[in-house]
Amino acid sequence: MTTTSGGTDTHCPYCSLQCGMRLGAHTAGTADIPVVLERPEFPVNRGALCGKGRTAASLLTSASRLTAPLVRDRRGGPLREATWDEALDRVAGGLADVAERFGRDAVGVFGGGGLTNEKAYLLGKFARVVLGTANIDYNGRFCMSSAASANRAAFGIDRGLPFPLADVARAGCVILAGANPAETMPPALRYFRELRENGGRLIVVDPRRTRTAEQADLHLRPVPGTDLALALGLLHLVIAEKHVDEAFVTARTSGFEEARAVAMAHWPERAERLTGVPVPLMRQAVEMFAGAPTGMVLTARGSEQHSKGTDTVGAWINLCLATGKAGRPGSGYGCLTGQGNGQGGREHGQKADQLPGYRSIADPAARAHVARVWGVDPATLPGPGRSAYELLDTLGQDGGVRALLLMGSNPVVSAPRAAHIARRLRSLDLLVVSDLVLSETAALADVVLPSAQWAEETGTMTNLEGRVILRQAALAPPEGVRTDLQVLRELAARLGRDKGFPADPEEVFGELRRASAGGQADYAGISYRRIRAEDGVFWPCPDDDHPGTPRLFLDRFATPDGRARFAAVPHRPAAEEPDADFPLYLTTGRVVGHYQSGAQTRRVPELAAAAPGPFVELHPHLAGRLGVAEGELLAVTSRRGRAVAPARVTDTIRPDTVFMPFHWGGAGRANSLTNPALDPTSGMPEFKVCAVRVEAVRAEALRAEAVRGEVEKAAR
Ligand SMILES: Nc1nc2c(c(=O)[nH]1)N[C@H]1C(S)=C(S)[C@@H](COP(=O)(O)OP(=O)(O)OC[C@H]3O[C@@H](n4cnc5c(=O)[nH]c(N)nc54)[C@H](O)[C@@H]3O)O[C@H]1N2
Ligand SMILES: Nc1nc2c(c(=O)[nH]1)N[C@H]1C(S)=C(S)[C@@H](COP(=O)(O)OP(=O)(O)OC[C@H]3O[C@@H](n4cnc5c(=O)[nH]c(N)nc54)[C@H](O)[C@@H]3O)O[C@H]1N2
Ligand code: SF4
Ligand SMILES: [Mo]
Repeated sequence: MTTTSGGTDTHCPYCSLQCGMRLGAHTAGTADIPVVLERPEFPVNRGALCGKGRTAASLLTSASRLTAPLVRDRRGGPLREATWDEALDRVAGGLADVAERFGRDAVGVFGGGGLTNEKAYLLGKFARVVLGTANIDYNGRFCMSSAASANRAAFGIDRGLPFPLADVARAGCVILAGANPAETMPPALRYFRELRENGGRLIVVDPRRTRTAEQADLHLRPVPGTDLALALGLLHLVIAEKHVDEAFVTARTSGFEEARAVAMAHWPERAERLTGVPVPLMRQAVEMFAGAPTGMVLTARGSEQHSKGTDTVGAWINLCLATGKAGRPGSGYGCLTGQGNGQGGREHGQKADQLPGYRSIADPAARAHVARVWGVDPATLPGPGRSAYELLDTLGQDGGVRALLLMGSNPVVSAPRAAHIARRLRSLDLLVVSDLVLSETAALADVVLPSAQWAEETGTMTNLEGRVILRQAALAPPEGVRTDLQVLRELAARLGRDKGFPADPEEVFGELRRASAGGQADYAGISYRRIRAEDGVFWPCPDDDHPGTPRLFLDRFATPDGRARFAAVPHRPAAEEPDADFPLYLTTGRVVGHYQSGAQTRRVPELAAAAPGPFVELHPHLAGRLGVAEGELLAVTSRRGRAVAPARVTDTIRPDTVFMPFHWGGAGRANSLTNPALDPTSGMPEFKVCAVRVEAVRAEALRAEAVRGEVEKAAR
């Protein structure tokens, strides 16, 4: 029979909730099979896990994981197994060659928000010190970057939640805009339930009646891409109905007059016309929110992944500031960060414009500090590079990156206008991918480096609350697999840097502490020992005796004058609106059983069985018009491309909108359709709205025939 042994305290490999879990082992015969166990003491999830977390051990022993490096001898040829020495020599030689022929900035690095702090830090250092390139960015640009820039503008600092998640339960009213935690962070729902049990109200803003929206006291269903118009309409009503907290606005904010002027010119009736949300519902929302003693606005990707995401978040923050709901217990604006280390991954230097500790790479004092820690001359540090989509879009082009080291992302599935990005990746002189599995992107690489998994290496992650936690190694990686830190050390050595790239995570963390010291995201006082003893430590934590900072802004905001800044932002339309050729809105997002590009979760049999493939969600009215029934194939076409997937008919979606999850590559890839229009401040692409045409596949074939007929007729 099987027995289960004690286990190691660790955290889930997936989302930013970083649920605490214990990894034990079942002994079945002579084999030890890793198994996920509950860890009820960890405060954030208190033992609860979603299906992804519960099945997370499966990939550790999966036959589909990589256990040897792969190389391709010629373009178009097959990948074959290689020794580590051969693979690493090929990578180091190739990177050096491109740098020599095309300049250092022709070598690029693309990281991920799932990497530990130690990896993100060392990857940034590797790019700046070993490669000397400005061109490093990461997939977090596609995630919470708009909230990050709005947070910095308003509050002077970017920490997703300025309070522990449990504070949600103590708020009087919470507006959840563009977030679907019922699918994306199920254990977090507990706090929203407790909020309502305590008499607080929940308002959900989402074009779809999601499982989250079903639990709300009020559901507002804007047209995709119109949250900014909605937030302006709500601020107009707050002002018109005298809900402004004048004392708070005077004492703790700046810029109210300009924001007021914009909102007063934006009548609720105009907001209704743009958003489709009736004025009486807006009024109800304002009464609930402004009338509550405390309140929060929490946004996620639905509000943020737009070419105006920064302004939209700014408009939501305005609502908090005008009603005095910020900088006090139970109140504030927060962004629900997404990836496992979505918070820490954006603090320690894998961003194009950034150095560790959330420092700006353009700031001479920041450069001097970090250069000292790194033992280099500040003048040798490159300046800011291209943001993620711009970096990917110029791959293989004149003046663009020609050799790319990619670690922790699968852009062939997850980048906007993905077919174009796949073509760009193919045009590189050298593509190197470090991954656990042969993802769609790894499959295009010249060299694939098999990387260790979460439970096989130790490292810190910073969850959506700003709580730095420790993932402890529970077992050794299989033969043939190395950690990303080992890979960076080996590559650095081959490129002439024997020192400064330790493979021991705790040693890297020690250096990260020093590099971050004095920065905004100050980790100087955080140690592995403290994290173990304290269930995580909240940054900033500047020294060993500092308790950490669960709640920010209680006395002052982190701006130079201590005041939070209103944003004076008028509405503007989405980059692409429906028209006669593409008459519907497409929005995209997630389902509970899969994670991101699906590279990991599609290889977990239980998850693949529960959610086997992509689909197109559409309203019964639209289905009727198109003459399609549940399960029939639909072709969705945008100006970028086409995707085919079965229909899922549901009245939870607006009749003018279709929804696709983005977890699959191939014919049903949602990102064949999406629009890479970028937010000018954050570089965020417009994943959440573009214009499409939808047809039953049979109808589409007939139409194509007719078009061919027309063309032939015209040619005759
Ligand atoms: N199961 C699962 N969980 C995950 C992930 C995953 O891939 N799978 N990924 C993690 C990561 S990295 C992230 S970033 C988070 C994302 O977490 P969420 O932001 O909660 O997830 P999404 O499904 O992308 O988007 C949320 C909602 O936005 C709505 N929406 C679309 N357009 C608009 C709009 O214009 N306005 C408004 N207000 N809403 C709109 C969609 O209908 C959707 O229900 O999830 C994390 N957790
Ligand atoms: N249409 C549409 N597209 C979207 C979104 C959307 O809402 N709609 N959301 C966007 C968002 S918010 C995000 S965060 C991105 C995410 O999209 P991706 O960046 O593609 O994220 P993942 O699928 O998590 O990719 C991580 C890859 O790294 C591997 N990996 C995991 N851990 C490690 C590690 O420690 N080391 C190494 N070397 N590899 C590792 C995994 O196997 C996987 O192949 O997608 C974006 N794309
Ligand atoms: S909610 Fe996120 S962290 Fe928690 S078990 Fe699920 S995927 Fe893992
Ligand atoms: Mo994300």
